[in-house]
Amino acid sequence: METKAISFGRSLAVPFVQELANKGLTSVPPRYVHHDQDPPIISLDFCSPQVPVIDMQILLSEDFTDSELQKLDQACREWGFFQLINHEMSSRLVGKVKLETEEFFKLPMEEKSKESLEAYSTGLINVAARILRLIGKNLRMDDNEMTLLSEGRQSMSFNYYPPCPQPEQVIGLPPHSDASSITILHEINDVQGLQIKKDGMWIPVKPLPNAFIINIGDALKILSNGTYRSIEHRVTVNSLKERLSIATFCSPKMDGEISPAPSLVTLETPAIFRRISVVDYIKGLFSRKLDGKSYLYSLRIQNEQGKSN
Ligand SMILES: O=C(O)CCC(=O)C(=O)O
Repeated sequence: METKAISFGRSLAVPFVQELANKGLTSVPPRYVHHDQDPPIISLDFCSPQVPVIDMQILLSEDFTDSELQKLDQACREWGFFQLINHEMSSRLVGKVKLETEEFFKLPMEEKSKESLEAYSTGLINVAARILRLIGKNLRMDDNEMTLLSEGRQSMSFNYYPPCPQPEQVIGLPPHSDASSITILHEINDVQGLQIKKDGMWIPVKPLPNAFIINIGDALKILSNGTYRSIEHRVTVNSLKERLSIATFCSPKMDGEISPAPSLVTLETPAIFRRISVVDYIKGLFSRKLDGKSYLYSLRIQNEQGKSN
């Protein structure tokens, strides 16, 4: 456990968006209007390709492990996203967190206090550690090369996207990839909004009941030397309904250095990212605007040829 406090700067103070939404505004304050949004090229709903689904029970069973492991590998290489079902987190616990999160956002600002999320957080640490170990196996990495990520830190973001009178003018969360190793997303109230960028199109993600949506973050993309994708995603808002989600970011240990895993760097596959301490990696992230994949690109080795995303 790390005890040393490191300052990464401070966030900009802005009005609490839920309070703003409660005022019943008919137009959006100018600071939230996004003129530079990617055109909404969205693949048609009925025929859009869907994020792969991975079954944790099958992954852990002896008989079918190899085919499901292959599915996981392909999902990480081609999509950088998958939905995890049968994840062995008790549905009672997940349902309780869902209810508590909804209740939390109903409380007036001054009464908001945190419910205990200990069991939920521990459950997710276990899910993440298992997935990361299996990913290390798929990449044929040396065992100790994954510990920077599998024994790393966890942080959670409770996201509230209010209904918006001009949804086409704003963005819930602009396009970005996560700096994490993996992110586990829990959609709380079945209001769609998450879209991921695949082959130039924004594809809406339709969460399955009781599934977690997992995505590869930049730290794992770096460790895998670009083999796995950290895909850009964004969140749109809805004119009628609020949307709630919990994003759990699993991130590298603070006292390490992040670089492509030495076992994956060969003459044929030279390192495409430079080595950086985790502290500097995070400082660099917080000193920038959330802007697509620009931060990851800044960590690339200049003469890298070819790989994208
Ligand atoms: O709310 C969501 O569905 C996505 C959240 C997200 O991408 C993030 O918190 O980085």
